[in-house]
Amino acid sequence: MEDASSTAMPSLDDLVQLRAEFSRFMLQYQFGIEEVKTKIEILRLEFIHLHAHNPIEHVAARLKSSESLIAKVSRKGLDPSFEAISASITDIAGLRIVCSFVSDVYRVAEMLSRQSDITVLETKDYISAPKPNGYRSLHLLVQVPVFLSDETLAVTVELQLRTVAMDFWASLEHKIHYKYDHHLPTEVRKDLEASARTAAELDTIMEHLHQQVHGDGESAPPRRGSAIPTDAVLAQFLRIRAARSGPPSP
Ligand code: 0O2
Repeated sequence: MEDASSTAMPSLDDLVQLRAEFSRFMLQYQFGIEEVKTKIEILRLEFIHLHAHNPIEHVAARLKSSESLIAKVSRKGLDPSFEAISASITDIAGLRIVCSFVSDVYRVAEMLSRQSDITVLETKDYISAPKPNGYRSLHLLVQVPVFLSDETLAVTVELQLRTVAMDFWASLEHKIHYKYDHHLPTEVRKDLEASARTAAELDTIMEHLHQQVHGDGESAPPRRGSAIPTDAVLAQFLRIRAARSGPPSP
């Protein structure tokens, strides 16, 4: 005989409560994304205004859909509790940070890792050790605090840091995988491996050129119209100050 508990329909109240719990669970990851996005945006603005070179090209964030989360829970045979899901599925919140050069990837990773409220749980360096198919990126699993009205949560966020060339390769490879339903013909697989090597060579050449142009020069003169004062603005400011303080007393 079938176990009645496994087939019993949940009550409307149960469903309402489950939806609220599920939504709250997903929202914490959205907040985690927002926290890390703000951190990256602050770094990006600091570099734009105060340094000669901005290492961050662009950032993309994605919250796993509830459909693909549940599909992963089922695929992995996980205990369907929110505690078990949050302990086992670490890519619910994801951020991709695309940098200009390989050195920028490590630099941005280092700048984020040393922030006092970020805990790095795991690092996977597929740049120093690319995957057999040629995939390169630096993956960091981090935890950030999210301050809610009544509690503080430590939310796990997956960061993928890569160069423009790595990103170009990975997004094409991703599309090709789906086109062939993950069964790549040998020729296509070989072409992808070769193009990954070409992308890595391009990164090396671009890094070298960048070094030649910039050297280690870090600070840049502020641009006109920028929030950072130019020499002319400073001179005007000093004149105003001098006028206000009046002639020196005898
Ligand atoms: P999607 O659609 O981008 O989210 P896990 O996520 O823990 O089950 P794994 O392999 O231990 O799997 O994690 P890993 O190596 O950190 O890779 C996770 C993510 O990195 C992938 O998420 C991809 O986004 C990216 N990635 C890893 N390997 C490859 C690769 O060979 N090619 C491409 N294009 N991307 C890769 P998902 O969930 O697989 O995909």
